[in-house]
Formats: sequence, structure tokens, C-alpha cells
Amino acid sequence: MFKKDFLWGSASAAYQIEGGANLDGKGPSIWDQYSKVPGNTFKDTTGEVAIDFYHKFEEDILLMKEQGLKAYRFSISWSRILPNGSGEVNEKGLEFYDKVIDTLITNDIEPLVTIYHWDLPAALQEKYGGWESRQIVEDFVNYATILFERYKDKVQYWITLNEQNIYTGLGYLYELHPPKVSDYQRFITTNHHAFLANALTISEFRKIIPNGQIGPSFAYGPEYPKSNHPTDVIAAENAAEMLSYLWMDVYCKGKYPRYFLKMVEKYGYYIPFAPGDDQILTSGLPDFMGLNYYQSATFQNPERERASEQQHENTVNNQSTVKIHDELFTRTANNQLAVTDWGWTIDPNGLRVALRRITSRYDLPILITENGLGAYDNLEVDGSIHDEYRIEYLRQHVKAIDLAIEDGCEVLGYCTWSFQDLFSWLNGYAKRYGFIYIDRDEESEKELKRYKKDSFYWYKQVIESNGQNLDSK
Ligand code: BGP
Repeated sequence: MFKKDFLWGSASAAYQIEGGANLDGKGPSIWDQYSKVPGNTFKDTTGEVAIDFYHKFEEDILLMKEQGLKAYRFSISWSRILPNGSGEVNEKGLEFYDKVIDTLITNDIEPLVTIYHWDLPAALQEKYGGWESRQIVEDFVNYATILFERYKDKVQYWITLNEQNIYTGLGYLYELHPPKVSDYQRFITTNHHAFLANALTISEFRKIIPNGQIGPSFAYGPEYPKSNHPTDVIAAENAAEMLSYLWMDVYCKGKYPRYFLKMVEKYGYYIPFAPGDDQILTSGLPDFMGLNYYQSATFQNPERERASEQQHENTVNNQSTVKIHDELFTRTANNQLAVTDWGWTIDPNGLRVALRRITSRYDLPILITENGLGAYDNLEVDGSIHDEYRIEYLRQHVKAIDLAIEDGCEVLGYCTWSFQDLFSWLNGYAKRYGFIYIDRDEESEKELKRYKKDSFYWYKQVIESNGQNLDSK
């Protein structure tokens, strides 16, 4: 049963929707630069225009109102506020978010603000290597404080960092996001700085918005063993420590998991701890865990995997070149589950598992900050989009949340990814997630017209019935 004030929401991120990349004093972000380099993104698409939320936010927010959305999660572009990352504040950048926030509030939609969703000011990357320098901690807290001061009377829910595990993993291990390197030591260092920035930001938040709520959003794919072979179970445990608890433990307990510390030592790496860091980490604990859930992940023992390599047609992600990971676990397909058009497993039970594990380990409320299905959609000649597959995906996940609540989890809200179709970092505009179809593709921005999909009406009814009526019309 969902609480009366359950936040039925939807989510987005600045670079994926705004466009207006060079307008009104905005400085470049690392994503503005990265997406311009040929070969980095699907068909070399960028978020330069994206879905032009910068100019169309009023139209979009009216659609949210029509749907009955209770909350909208969006991120603020750091380089709109501080074009150089630090120093002079760009008032015009703040004015844009003033308008967005005021329009949401006028329409009874709770703004959930993400402070950082990957679009680091390029100036900071150039100046000192971005997250690799400890200087980022001070600059990030300064940026966040500007937002807290400006919106303390309007915004109650804040998300510090979006998916630190993904942007550091894809940026510093898998060469898929900026700065496109593969180096485990640099990965550890950037993460340590991000942990400090997260914790210090939360400490500052307590002083400025004492009654608000804040937490990070974490991309959690609960780890399953491939088989009941005990060494596969150990491999899944290893993966859980290295791919999930590493982040969630530091956020929620203020300390690194023992297993991770052991592995860091064993493989000859180090965490750049400075005096006082322990204290910083334990003094900035969140009010909730933000959970971005798309899929579970399955692992097996690397030795067993090597022995039977030929038999596995579906092994995914085994191109990994991260030695420390490769020796501890191998990611593999889960033969019990169907996959999306992009090969992501569809596993609503995994959401229940994720909610249960977070609750057991951290005993915190959870705000589901992302969940959704990326799929190809077809715009019919009459302007309709029949996305029953998306409705089915969301329906099963809402049911899983309901069950997890029955299990004892405290869930504050559910943000689908996404309200509108938007720019998918590495998949251009073909991978659609929204309730609102945006008529653009990789080749042309067309008119960026908005069309309501069948799922728009379905979610409207879910919200109206507070999660009780999940039927299709
Ligand atoms: C999350 C990100 C989002 C969004 C989503 C879907 O990791 O926080 O920004 O992009 O995943 O991912 P994709 O666009 O790769 O399908």
C-alpha cells in the first residue's frame, strides 16, 4: 500500500533535455565537449539542442500537470550557474531554474533537484583534472551552497550526485564517458573526492535547509549468482562489495567496506585519505538512499567461466579490461530473464530485492529516483504511440514496489525515467523512455513536437488511484 503522500514522479537530467548549450552565459561542460568528438556517441549525437526544455519547459510542465505528476526530478547544470566551475555566478543561469522551479510549484509539482548529473564544467576538467583533484571538493560544496541558499524556501528534496558509480566507472575504467580513461587508481581517487564532496555538501545542507531531505542517487543492480555453485555465490558477493557496497556503505555508514579496503591493498592501490577525511565521511550521512534501478546483474566465478567459455553465447560485458574485477567475478547473462531492445535484463523482482537489501543494510527510507524502459517507439499517423510494452514494464515494477512496502521497506516515491523522451548519453535519440514522445531523431530536430503516448494516460490513472489501478485501458 502506498502512503498518501507518495511521490509519483518522473526524472530527467539537464544535459539530456535542456539544449541551449551556449545560451545566456552558460559555460561549456565536459559533455558539451565530449559529445562533439566524432565516435564518442551514437551517430555523433549531442545534447546541444536536446529536446529544447530550455525554451519549452512551460509546455512540458503543463503536460506534467495534466498527467497529475506529484514530483519532477531534474538536474541543474553547474556550468550554467558557474560558467567556470567556480568564481563568478551567472545570474541568468539561476533565473532559468527560478522559472522552472516556480512553474513546477505553481502547478503543485514537487521539485526534486539533482545537483550533479555528470555535466562537470569543462573549465574544472582543464584546470585541475576535475574529480581527480581534491580542489573539486571545495568547488562542489561552493556550487551546492549557492543552490541551497537560492532555493531553500522552495525545494525540500535534493539529490547530491547522480550515479557516482556509473560516471566514475564509465569515465575512468571503461573509456565510455569523459575523460575516457581506464585506470583503477584514478578511479579510486575520483571516487574518494566525490565521497568527500557528497558528505561535506550534506553537512552544509543541514545548516541551510534543516528540514529538507537529501541523499545521493545510486545505480544499483542487485547481484545474483549464476548458479548455486558456492564459488558463483562468492563471485556474486565479490561483485556486490566492489560494485555496490563500496558506494552505498561510504554514503550511509561513512566508511569503506572492509573487503574493498583489503582488495585495494592486495592489488597495490591506495585511497588518498587525508587527516580528517574519516570525520567528514561520517558527518555527512543522507536522509534517504536514492535508487536508480533498471536491471539486476548476474555473476559467476571467473575460473569456472574460463573453463566453460565456449558454452556461453550470452555472456555480457566480458570485454572488461579491469584486472581487479576480472579476477573476482565475471558478469554473465541471466537465462531466466528477457531483455530489452538494448539487452538490459527485465527484472521487476530485482527492484524488490534492491529495496529489501538497502533497507536491511542501511535502514533508511528509499526514494526511487529512476526506473524505466528504453525502447523503440512508433509514432502513428494520427499522432498516437501505442507503448503497451512500457506500460507492462512499469506495471510490474510498481507491483514490486508495493510488495517491498509490504515487506517493510519505506519508499518515499517513484520517479520513472523519464517524463519526456530525451538524449540518451550513448544511444542518441532512438532509445526512448518517456511518456511524451518527442518528434526528433539523430538526423533532424524536426519541430520537437510533443505527443502523448498510451503510457502517459496509464501513469495518470496510476497516480490518481495512488498505485491501486494498474490496468490498461
Ligand atoms: C542512468 C542515468 C540517466 C539515463 C538512464 C538510462 O544511468 O542516470 O541519465 O541516461 O541511465 O540510460 P541510457 O540512456 O544509457 O539508456
